[in-house]
Amino acid sequence: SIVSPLHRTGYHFQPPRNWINDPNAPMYYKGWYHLFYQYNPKGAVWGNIVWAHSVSRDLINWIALEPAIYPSIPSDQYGCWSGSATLLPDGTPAITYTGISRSDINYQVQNIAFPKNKSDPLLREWVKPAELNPIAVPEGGINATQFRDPTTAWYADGHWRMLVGGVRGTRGLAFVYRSRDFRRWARAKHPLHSALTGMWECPDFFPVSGSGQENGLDTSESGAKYVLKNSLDLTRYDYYTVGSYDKRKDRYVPDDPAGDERRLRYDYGNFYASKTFYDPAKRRRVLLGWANESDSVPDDKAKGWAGIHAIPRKIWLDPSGKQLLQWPVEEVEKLRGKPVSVAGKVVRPGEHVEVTGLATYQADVEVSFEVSSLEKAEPFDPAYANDAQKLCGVKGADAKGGVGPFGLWVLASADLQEKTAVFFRVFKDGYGKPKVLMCTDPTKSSLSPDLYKPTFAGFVDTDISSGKITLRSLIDRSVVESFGAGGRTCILSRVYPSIAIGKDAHLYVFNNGEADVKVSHLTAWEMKKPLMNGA
Ligand code: DQQ
Repeated sequence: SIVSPLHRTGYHFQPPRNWINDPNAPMYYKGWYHLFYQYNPKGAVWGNIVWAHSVSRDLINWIALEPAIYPSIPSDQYGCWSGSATLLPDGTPAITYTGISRSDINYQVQNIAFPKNKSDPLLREWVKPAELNPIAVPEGGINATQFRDPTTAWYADGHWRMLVGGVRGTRGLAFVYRSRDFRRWARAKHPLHSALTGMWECPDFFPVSGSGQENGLDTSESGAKYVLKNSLDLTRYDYYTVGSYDKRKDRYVPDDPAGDERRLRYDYGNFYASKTFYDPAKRRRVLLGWANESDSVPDDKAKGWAGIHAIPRKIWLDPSGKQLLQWPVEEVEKLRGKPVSVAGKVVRPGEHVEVTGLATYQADVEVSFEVSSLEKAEPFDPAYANDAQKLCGVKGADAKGGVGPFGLWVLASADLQEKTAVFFRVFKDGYGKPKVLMCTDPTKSSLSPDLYKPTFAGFVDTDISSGKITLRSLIDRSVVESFGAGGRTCILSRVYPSIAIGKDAHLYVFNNGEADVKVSHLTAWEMKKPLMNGA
């Protein structure tokens, strides 16, 4: 397909070149945010994995340092895979990560590393004590090729605990490891939790404050609730549940008994292997995630790069207590240029309205919609109760509806041959209760061949009885990262327009439903480029 330098993102995290995947060991240390990530120093495809390292004052402007963790000991000589950071009580950071220790198979063990010089705020050099490593090996019948991604550790009742992802048969699970001194670790008999989902990669486990409270908690603090996330190797999505944690038994129980199948996701789009950390500077919990490309491997090689990270998101428990809310960290707003606004504009059935006066290929758009009436809402087919994505696949942005589809066409060409739709559609269930679907439909995003263009969708658990709903989209050349209803449902998509690139990308509000939709308020900002690893 058409490989354009204009697809390279402007303000989403990426190195100057080559392949990147999972965020690793995010932490705040002596005034700096540290982000490590899975990186191939030799090319734009996965392989030769080391931990690249960047630092930032604000999670938006990044400075690249030398790779921090790379094969150097027997227990990581064939790769340094994902892991996490824990800040010890005396302030020392520790990194735990997965090492590949054999050349014939991806034999996985867990390792530990400490800073060579704790007084260096940039933590440039790391030491892997020979007397400690590896700290955990796949004993006791553990599948050695499915045993990885240690979490941030937490302290309770005289012990440190951390999780390692794995699988037993088809049961995905999070092994618990315990230690008194953070140096010697032993596996607990029972996993923290498990479910019939296949392998759990990159588990994450953390406490949250009470419903609706936005402040984050350090991983060792007690929470009103706990969140367990795992990345399902089978589907390549990040799922989480909200539940309670029994410290004595080291067991986690989701509040919703069907939670493990209900499949709440951080993001209903392209977002994987995510990880959170507690930011003491702003007393918040921040979520970082990886978004892969959805063009072809030859395209990636031609571009010379592949993979980005989502804009860091603050996360906290929704007032309902049933799910998390997510919102781009406030620092991203520093990139906003002069605002362009629209207010009180009614978009009638079949109409679309262009938002002009700014370049929209690199923009932040916030909209408040108000639907005139929910009367025309289509009946909801319960066959789709657990499959928003399928529903959106059947009823895409161009399929006329009752209430909606309405929303934004982003990265659209002037002739509308190319457009990515981010929209809502409202149904009514058997009791007459509204059910809101949020979709990103990239099926018309590009005329180029060889692109993967899946429709992504999630239901939005919001009260739309007043007709009101909000949408925010962070548009960045080949990224559309959207937040529905104040961060209740999020969708990140990668798209590669062939005409709607650079200054030829347009932004519209559209309405393909039968009910009028009012744009009560829309503000769009061009986004400036931050420092991005020297690129
Ligand atoms: N990526 C890492 C693994 C992890 C996977 C390897 C998830 O540690 O399980 O690059 O994307």
